[in-house]
Amino acid sequence: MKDICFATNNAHKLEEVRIILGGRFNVLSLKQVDFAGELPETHETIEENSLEKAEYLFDKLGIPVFSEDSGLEVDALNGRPGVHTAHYAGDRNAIRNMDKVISELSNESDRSAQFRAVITYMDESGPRQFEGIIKGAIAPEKMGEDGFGYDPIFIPEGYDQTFAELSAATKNTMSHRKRSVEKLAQFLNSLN
Ligand code: ITT
Repeated sequence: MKDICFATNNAHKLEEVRIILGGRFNVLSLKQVDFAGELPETHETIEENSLEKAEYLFDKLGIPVFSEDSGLEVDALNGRPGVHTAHYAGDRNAIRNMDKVISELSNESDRSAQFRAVITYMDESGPRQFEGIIKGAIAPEKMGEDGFGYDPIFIPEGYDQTFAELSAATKNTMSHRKRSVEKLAQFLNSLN
């Protein structure tokens, strides 16, 4: 099975991606490759930050790697929090981040939003990017306990429950991560 390192310090992303790939590839964590540092994210777009993380780690390790940068894009907020999703309220506190979005939408009738993920795969042939989007709406308040990040306030299109109320298995059939990871898997298969 092909070894590939996932450049992420987010344990939830790692878990979801391993489940989605279901043993099709051997996804190595940063810990498994003895990388303990921070990954740089210095840009103002999801695409650039995704590329930066993959290039940085490939440069350090010299083995095939992929990164994933993702964010919540709310229409009425002109795409915010976007690239600032992880620390929208100033730090990485999910409750404060969600409360900020809810409060900014308090007078808005348009609650449409999307999660977007951009994976960058990098090996000696250079970078390749794969995007995944799930459209939906921001809930009136936090609902549900499962998942991570903004899951308690995101209702995917076609459902009336948030990602935190739906099962992980259901989320993994449709999420932005699922859609980008499937494109990556298809590409990796085409290399063999
Ligand atoms: P790495 O850069 O180490 O991968 P990170 O958490 O910093 O981890 P990002 O910079 O890509 O990752 O930030 C993405 C943020 O978007 C993440 O921290 C969550 O707050 C949110 N997010 C992404 N996918 C999500 C999902 O499936 N459910 C809920 N929130 C999500």
